[in-house]
Amino acid sequence: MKLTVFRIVAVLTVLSMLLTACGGGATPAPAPTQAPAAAEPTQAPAAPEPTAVPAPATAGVVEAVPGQSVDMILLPKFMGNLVFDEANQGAEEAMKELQNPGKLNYVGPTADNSVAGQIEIVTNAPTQGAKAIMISNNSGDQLGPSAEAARNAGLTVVTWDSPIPSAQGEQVFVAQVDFKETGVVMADMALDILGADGGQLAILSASPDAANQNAWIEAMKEALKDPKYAKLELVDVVYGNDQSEESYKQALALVDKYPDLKLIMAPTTIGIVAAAKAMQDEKLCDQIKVSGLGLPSEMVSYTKNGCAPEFALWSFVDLGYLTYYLTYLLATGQLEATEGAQFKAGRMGDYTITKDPTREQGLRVLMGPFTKYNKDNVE
Ligand code: RAM
Repeated sequence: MKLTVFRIVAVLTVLSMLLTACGGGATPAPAPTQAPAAAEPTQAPAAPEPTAVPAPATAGVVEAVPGQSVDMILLPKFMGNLVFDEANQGAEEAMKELQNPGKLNYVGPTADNSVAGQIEIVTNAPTQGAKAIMISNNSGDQLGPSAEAARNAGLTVVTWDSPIPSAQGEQVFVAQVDFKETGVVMADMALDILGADGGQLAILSASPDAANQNAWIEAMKEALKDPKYAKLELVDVVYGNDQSEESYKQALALVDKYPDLKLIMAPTTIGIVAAAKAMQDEKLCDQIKVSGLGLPSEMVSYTKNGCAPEFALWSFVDLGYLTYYLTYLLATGQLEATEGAQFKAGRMGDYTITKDPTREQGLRVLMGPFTKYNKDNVE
């Protein structure tokens, strides 16, 4: 009896298997959309555990997705200065590469209305429809409130060439070179030119509100404390407001005031040309040399005739290019302005946003390097 029941069960089982194989079973076969081998989320390889080991340097480098449309403003200290035109050229190159169909508005005040003019442009930027503004600040901390208002209105605010000292309203500063290093470079050029005997030197700066020049002057004073510069005597700091005529007059006033003056150090491309021209016009180049930060194309004759034997600078084209890349990435939401964020700036390669070690507050992207020029490489 047991055997018979077993046989019946076995026959029924075989029949049921056959029916299932032929598709006629009561239980439908799994629909093809239920992908058979699809890994369940829980079966996915486990995500790496958070660990204290920092990710490889290249892991988080953000590469720009081109073609996003953002209107941007490039605001120089003032219009009519060749170096700012070069920065605009670099920004245009980056814009083309990034295929931004939006606008790039290169706009600035006149040199004699720089402070009020910059504040006005930043204040009006949100109502002009701009999504980002790139500022070379000539208005010290006075620009902070309008930069902050622009941020609050949703604009991306990046500074380049000259930061907002307090960093109010500024997301990142694109530094052409390290500001402390600028002080050392200027001290070294002074030592090179004046030699072991040293002598008196004076600084002819841009405007008293120029954050970059002010920082460089402080850095140079700091550098001069090193005993190796003991024979260099800094006697004065004067301001030509980055205007040629005013700078020329200030250079001549220094000559009158300091009969033993041996060097004028001008950390401005406008000031250095004006001072060199003043010394040349007064036939004083044997007695008083000029150095500082200058544009080779504007300095070539003064370097060749010995009035300005040595000076330094960086590429303003690259500075504009790098600034545009960073600002595009921030304004399109592809990158955040946070310490440690990394991005690729086209032909210039990878950069990291860090704390600005030369200010109490603020973030920085450091470009570099310096190039020193003399009669051998000025052309
Ligand atoms: C002038 C401007 C600019 C500065 C250069 C060195 O053209 O003041 O801000 O970076 O000099």
